[in-house]
Amino acid sequence: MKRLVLIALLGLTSMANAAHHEVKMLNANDEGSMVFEPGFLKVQPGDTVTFKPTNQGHFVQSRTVPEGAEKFISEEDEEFTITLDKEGIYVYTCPPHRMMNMNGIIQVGDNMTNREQAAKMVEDLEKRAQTNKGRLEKYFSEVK
Ligand SMILES: [Cu+2]
Repeated sequence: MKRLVLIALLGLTSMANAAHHEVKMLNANDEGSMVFEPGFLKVQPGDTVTFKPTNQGHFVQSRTVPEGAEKFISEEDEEFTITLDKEGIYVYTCPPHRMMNMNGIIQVGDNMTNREQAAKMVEDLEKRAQTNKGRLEKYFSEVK
């Protein structure tokens, strides 16, 4: 009986600890034009992330997600919130500005099961970028 109560309490605690993060979709910031802010984010499993259409003409689409995680795509100029349950690396893009390296990375937890797959996607997206080259690689170097 005591154990059940403890498990229930632990469940509540982990729910209460789930954090909420925001990523702005911007036409420009210190890092250059067409950019997610922050472009690299580390969160814990169960946290939520909201993509904010701070400027117009942007949306977000996943390119690489950990095994078992759902792919995602938002509507242009719409706020979009996801809950990230699966540990690993999420690489995402703003499709209209992919060529301007409007890409970003979210690291969930510390278990990087899909690091190789993510590295390939980063390489591919960097190759396609005409401007802001190196930005996504810099984000990827922050994955630890
Ligand atoms: Cu964009």
